[in-house]
Amino acid sequence: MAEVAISLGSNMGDRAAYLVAALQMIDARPDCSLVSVSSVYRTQPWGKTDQGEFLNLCAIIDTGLAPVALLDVVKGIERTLGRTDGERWGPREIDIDLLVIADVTRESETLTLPHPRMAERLFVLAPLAEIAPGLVVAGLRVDALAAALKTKAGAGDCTIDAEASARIRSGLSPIRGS
Ligand code: PH2
Ligand code: MG
Ligand code: MG
Repeated sequence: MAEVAISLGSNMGDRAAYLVAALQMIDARPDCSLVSVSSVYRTQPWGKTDQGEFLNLCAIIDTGLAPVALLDVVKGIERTLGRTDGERWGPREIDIDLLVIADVTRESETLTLPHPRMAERLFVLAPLAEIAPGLVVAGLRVDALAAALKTKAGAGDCTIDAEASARIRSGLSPIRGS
């Protein structure tokens, strides 16, 4: 079994409902279990800025699936939840990205690990720092990377949404989340 860090985001429709449904579908699989789930953050769009605010969170899962098999699983969940294919970095109902799979490093068109842009994204690092502060990415701890990015970000760029966080927690088994 390998510990896997994932990032989830949504900026269309009932965003918290998409996030909780995706987490439930992952946890319902016999080959994946949720280990921890971060708070939900309201985040300003990164990369393509003329779109609605996102809700983002990170989770740690435990799985015996190989990296590309896990990628197929999360892409399948995105499709099941009705994700429509839009432009790169554009609006989406649900996005599930693999960030880090144990100590796997790989680079291909299908899947690069660790996620090649995670260290530039506060919407990834802030939630990840909550649940995996000591995880090392690109030679630096996630909490240090998050703190460095926070000093560059605007005050409202990435803030905890207490109500959405409670909604996520109530949609998951009580031993999960924090
Ligand atoms: N996802 C993107 C592009 N930009 N911005 C925020 N705040 N949150 C996201 O999840 C996000 C984004 C492409 O996956
Ligand atoms: Mg993404
Ligand atoms: Mg994606």
